Amino acid sequence: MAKATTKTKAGRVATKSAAHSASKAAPAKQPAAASARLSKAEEGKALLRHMLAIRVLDERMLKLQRAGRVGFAGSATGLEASIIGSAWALRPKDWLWSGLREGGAAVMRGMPLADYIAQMYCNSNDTAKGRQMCNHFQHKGTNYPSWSSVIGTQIVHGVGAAYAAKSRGLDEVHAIYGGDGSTSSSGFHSGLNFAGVWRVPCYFVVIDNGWAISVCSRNQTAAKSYADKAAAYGMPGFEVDGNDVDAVVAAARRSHELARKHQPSLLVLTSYRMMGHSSSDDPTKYRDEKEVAAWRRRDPIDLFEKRLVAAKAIDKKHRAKVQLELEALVDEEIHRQEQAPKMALKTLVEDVYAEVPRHLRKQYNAFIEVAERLGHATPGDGAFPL
Ligand SMILES: Cc1ncc(C[n+]2csc(CCOP(=O)(O)OP(=O)(O)O)c2C)c(N)n1
Ligand SMILES: [Mg+2]
Repeated sequence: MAKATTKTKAGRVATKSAAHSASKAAPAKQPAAASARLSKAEEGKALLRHMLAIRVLDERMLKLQRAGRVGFAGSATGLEASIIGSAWALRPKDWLWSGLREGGAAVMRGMPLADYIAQMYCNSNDTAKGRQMCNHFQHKGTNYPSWSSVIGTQIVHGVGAAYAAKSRGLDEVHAIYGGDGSTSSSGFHSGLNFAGVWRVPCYFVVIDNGWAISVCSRNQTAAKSYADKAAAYGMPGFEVDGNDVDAVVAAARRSHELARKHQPSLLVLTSYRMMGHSSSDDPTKYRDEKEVAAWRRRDPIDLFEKRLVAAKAIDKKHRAKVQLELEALVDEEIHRQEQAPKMALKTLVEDVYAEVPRHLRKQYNAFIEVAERLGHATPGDGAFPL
C-alpha cells in the first residue's frame, strides 16, 4: 500500500497510509469542537448538541450491529452528560485516554464522523486498518489514543504520557477515563499512585454507571464512594452527579485547573448505563427493570433540555430539530462508509517489517489460496511473489 509522508506542524514526520482517507471524506458540517469560552446560552446549545450526537450515534450503531453490518457496539446512552461534560474543559492540545464509551467526546473534540463510522465498519478507511475490534476508536488529531479492551490499561498509559509532558515542560492536561469496574484493576491503583507521587498534569474520570457488565457497583467496592479512593494516593476526590452536565462541567474545569498546577484529582461521576454492557449482552438477566425505569426519569439529555428551555436558551422545538440534523449527517456518512471497500488482506502482514519476510510471505500465500477459493479475496489481495 502506498505511503505518503507528511510534515506535521510540530515538524515531526508522520507517515499516513493512503487508505486513511476517511478524514478527507468527512462532511464539512461536524458537531463543533469544544470551545473555550462561549456565552452561557451558546455553551448550553453546544453541550446539548454533543450529547445528542452520542445518542444518535448509539442508536444508529446498535441498529447496524443488529442488522449484521458492524460487529460490536458499546453504548453510552444515559452517560452523555458525564462524557461530554468531563471532556468539555479540555483544550485541543490536551489528551483524552478513553475506555469503552468515550468515543462521543472524541467526536466533540473534532474526530470526523467519517473516522468514527469507518472504524465501526473496520473498512479500508479505518485509521486502525481493521486491526482493532470495531468500536475501539482512536484519533491522532484530537490526541485520542487507541484504547484497549483490557480494563484499566489506559490509566497507566495516560499517567506515563502526563509524566512525559511534565518532564518536557509542556502545558498539557491528560484526562484519563475508566469505569466503576476499572477501580478494581491494577492499572487504576498503580496509575493513581504514580500520578500522586510524580504530581503529573492529569485528572482521572471514573464514570460510575452502576454496573461492570453484571457486577453492580455495591459489589465492586466496600468504600462509601469511589471518590474515597483518592485519599490513598494523596489527591482530592470529588463525587458529582454525572447526569447533571452543568455540575460535571464545573467539576471538570476545577480538575483541569488543578492538573495544570500538577495536582492530579479523581472525579467520580455517578450515572447509569441504560443499555446492556454491549451489543453482546442481555442486561435483563441480571438487573431489575425498575432500576432502569427510575434512571430513565433522570435522563441527562431530558434534564438539560428542560433547564435550557426554562432559561429561554432554546425553545421546545430545538432538540428535535438538532436531532434530525444529526441523524441526517450520521446517515449520510453511514451510506458513504457502506460503499468503502474492505481492508486489503495484504495489510495483514504489512507494517511490522520494512520488507515482508520470507516466512510471512509463505504463510500469506498459502492463506490467499484459501481466501480465493472461498471468494473472500479481491484483486488487490494477490499473492506476494516468492
Ligand atoms: C482485565 C480485564 N478483565 C476483565 C475484562 C472483561 N470486561 C470487559 S468490560 C468489563 C466491565 C467494565 O466495567 P466498567 O469498568 O464499570 O466499565 P463500563 O463497561 O461499565 O463502562 C469487564 C469485566 C476485561 N476486558 N479486562
Ligand atoms: Mg461500569
